[in-house]
Amino acid sequence: MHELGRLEDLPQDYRDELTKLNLVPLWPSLRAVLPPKVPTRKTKPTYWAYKSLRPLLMRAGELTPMEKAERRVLVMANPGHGLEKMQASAAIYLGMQLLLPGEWAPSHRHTPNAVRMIVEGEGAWTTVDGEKCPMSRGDLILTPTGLWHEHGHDGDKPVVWLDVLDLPIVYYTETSYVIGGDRQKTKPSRGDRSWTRAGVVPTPVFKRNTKTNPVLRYPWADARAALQSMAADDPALEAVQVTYINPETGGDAQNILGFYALMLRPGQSLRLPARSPAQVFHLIEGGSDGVEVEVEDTRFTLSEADTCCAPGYTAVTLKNRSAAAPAFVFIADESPLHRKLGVYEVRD
Ligand code: GTQ
Repeated sequence: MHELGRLEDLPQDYRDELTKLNLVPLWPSLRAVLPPKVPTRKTKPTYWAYKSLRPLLMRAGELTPMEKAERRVLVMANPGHGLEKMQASAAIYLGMQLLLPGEWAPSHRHTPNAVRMIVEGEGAWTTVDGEKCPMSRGDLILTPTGLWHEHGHDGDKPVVWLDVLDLPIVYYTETSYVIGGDRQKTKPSRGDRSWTRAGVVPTPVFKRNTKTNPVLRYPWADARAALQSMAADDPALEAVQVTYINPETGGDAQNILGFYALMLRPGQSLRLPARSPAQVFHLIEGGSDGVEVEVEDTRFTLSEADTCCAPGYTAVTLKNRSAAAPAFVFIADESPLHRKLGVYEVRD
């Protein structure tokens, strides 16, 4: 490719005239916006250790009451984007949220989609669109765009969960906003009770609802059991992985981000090919030695409750360092967004 003309090559009076008229010459910036073959990615492989983060989150519990926080969250920000941007990747926001016994995070609804992956504690619940969803370690709870949600806690120890939102991309498209509301009335029904027996799903006689996901909570016990059955039934199966889907349509659980649970057999090493979406890895359960994540020249060892991210167009190798126990990894990525945009790619 040719080297292109620089801004400095242009006379100052010409540049000034362009600026005055809100005009910009393309050629000095063409290679920056259309780099050859591999996109420029600000997303750096980044790792957040739960052991380091947890005491700071507990201190936030002492320093900032709920009335002053609304959501008591430490955002896990990627330094490649600048911490103030509060993004893990181009489309993914990550935060660790703390709720103390008796606390309540008031009801609101917003345009970004959120999910919660429960990390620690029992007795908390999230009410989403009137469905009171209990929170236990490893459960995935959805709060899709526009639905009312509030968090409460009837237990006696702190509860912590990982928030995964598509806030950065929704903010970038200038469509991010919130509406505050009153405490929700809860319904007696719950999608996760009637929809989680694969193969047998509720069938409305008159009308299929293919717009919104009828499942707002995916219990970890079910996902874990599915993974263990898959591993036992097919010892040759390399990637023992499930995708969190909308059981009505078979499509992605949410519009923008994709969610998966992966089981690594004892000692297993698994190479995930380079694909366009950025990814997040969170260790739900692992042996005492953890899971090693290799992203190009960077290597992290995830202990339980640790989280890391990897940029797109990059192969990632995961290794279960325990020879005795399986490891279970929660993965979030940008696949649904990339597929909708038509830019989804697998490179190798
Ligand atoms: O729990 O509703 O981490 O609205 C960021 C924004 C959590 C929430 C976040 C939110 C929430």
